[in-house]
Amino acid sequence: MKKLFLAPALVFMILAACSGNQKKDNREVAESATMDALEVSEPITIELEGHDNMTYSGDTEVNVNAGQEITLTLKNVGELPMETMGHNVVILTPGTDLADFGAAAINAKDDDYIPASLSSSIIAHTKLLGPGESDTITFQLDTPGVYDFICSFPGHWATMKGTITVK
Ligand SMILES: [Cu+2]
Repeated sequence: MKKLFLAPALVFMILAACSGNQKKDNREVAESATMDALEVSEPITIELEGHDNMTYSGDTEVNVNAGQEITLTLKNVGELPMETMGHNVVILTPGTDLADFGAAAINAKDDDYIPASLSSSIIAHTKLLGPGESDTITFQLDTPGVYDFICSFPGHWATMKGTITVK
């Protein structure tokens, strides 16, 4: 988490240093190149809450740029125990069959419902969370497309899902 905030601050400091530079010839070019890099790397934040009624609220339909750094936080705001109403977020590769994935996840209880057999379909995932817990993950998606995310707790994929669309 800390790195995300340090990087823009560092770029800003470099820009500030450049603006004081007397050598004007290359300055504008250097500044615009830096600004482009800053735009692409500026992180986007996705905030989700998991509920006892097997739903997410928050940023369930998100648009990002390819390569943009994504910070996703899930908070389980329910009260039911993790054993019966745990929640996570699993970001899947485009085209993953959600029903197939959900079915495989049921058999992965010992791995918090993250099925190793389908690891090639998983881009990133949070921890499985009990009531009041939260987890934050950082990742990026370099290829345009529509990425589904689901809660892989048994049966939850049908109602706990969303998309990240990468342009
Ligand atoms: Cu869930």
